[in-house]
Amino acid sequence: MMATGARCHNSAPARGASNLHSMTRHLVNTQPYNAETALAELTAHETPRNAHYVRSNFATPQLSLEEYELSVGGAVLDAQSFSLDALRALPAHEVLITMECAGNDRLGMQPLPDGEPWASGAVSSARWRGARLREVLARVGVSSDVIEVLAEGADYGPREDALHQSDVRFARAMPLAAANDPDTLVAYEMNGAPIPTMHGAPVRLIVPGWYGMANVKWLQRVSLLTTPFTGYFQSQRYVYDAGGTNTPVTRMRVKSLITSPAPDCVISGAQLEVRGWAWSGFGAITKVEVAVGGGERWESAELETAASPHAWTPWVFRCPMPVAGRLVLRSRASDETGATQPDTAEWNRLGYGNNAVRAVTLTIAA
Ligand SMILES: Nc1nc2c(c(=O)[nH]1)N[C@H]1C(S)=C(S)[C@@H](COP(=O)(O)O)O[C@H]1N2
Ligand SMILES: [Mo]
Repeated sequence: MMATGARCHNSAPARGASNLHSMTRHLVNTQPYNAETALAELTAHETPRNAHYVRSNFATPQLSLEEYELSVGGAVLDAQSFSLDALRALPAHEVLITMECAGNDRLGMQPLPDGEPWASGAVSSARWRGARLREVLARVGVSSDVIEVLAEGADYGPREDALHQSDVRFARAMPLAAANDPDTLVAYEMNGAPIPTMHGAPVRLIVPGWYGMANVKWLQRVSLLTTPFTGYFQSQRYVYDAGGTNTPVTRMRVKSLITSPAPDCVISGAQLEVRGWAWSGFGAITKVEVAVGGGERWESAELETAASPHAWTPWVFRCPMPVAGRLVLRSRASDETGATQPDTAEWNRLGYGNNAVRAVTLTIAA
């Protein structure tokens, strides 16, 4: 049995009543609003709506439900606009996905890159419902020379380092194959209710397996392209910039997270039980190993069942309680492509894709 007393709760109490400061999320930035999920909220397959992390590059746009229109055009046979009702009239599909911000765990990179200082909570899971993007594309008729699908949000703002203009809009493109994936959605519901404003109301894109930036919020326009998109958020942000080579950030690298015991807590009992999640945008999780202490003594954890092929896999590791004192725990996941979490982060200028093994320190009571 593991003691989970007050000392084991690591979510800080709220200061004041503002909903920007809550127990469910930890504030990272107020303008624009960015917040990460408190570890204590990462215990369920589906993260509660009020706890899912929030990452926005600009001020949150307020779109009217009545006037909402998604325009779909570019290299198509018949450009069209879809109202919310028109999207709801298409066959509905639901997917539970784990979404991680590419900047999650930027704080673990040295030297610290510029960018939002995310610790480990810019990852959450939610159930999204909407129309398949490919149904929408079938309605407009995709030209045979289309290679990419561009999604634009309603949000924009100034960017000093933008190459062509000072105001840029949040816009991302994906290969046509990703847009045609049967689980890529034009979503209008999150966890069974309309999407909250901060998560992209009324309509956002859901691209399972990809880092967060592909899941364009406040979706206003979809354009079919016959040449690669090179906009600001495609070629100057969300790229692995390591020594002159810019590789686009795409799918989520294999990663794991220890949710219990919480870091810095004091535990006791006869058995140590470690729990967490593992996910990868490249395929199923095949293995999670845990190391108790330093060195290379990795032992296999037991994999439990993920709630969906696109959602994180729960795992548990049990062993006799080590002797009193400081305890260091690490977890390391592998996926079906054979990829395994590295020991050290692959540094890049903008601090993306840190999936390195992380050490959690706690104390076993004397
Ligand atoms: N329009 C728009 N969509 C966006 C963003 C944004 O700034 N504007 N941020 C992206 C990033 S970087 C992430 S990680 C996810 C976060 O989604 P969430 O706030 O619902 O967690 O939204 C993505 N979609
Ligand atoms: Mo992100």
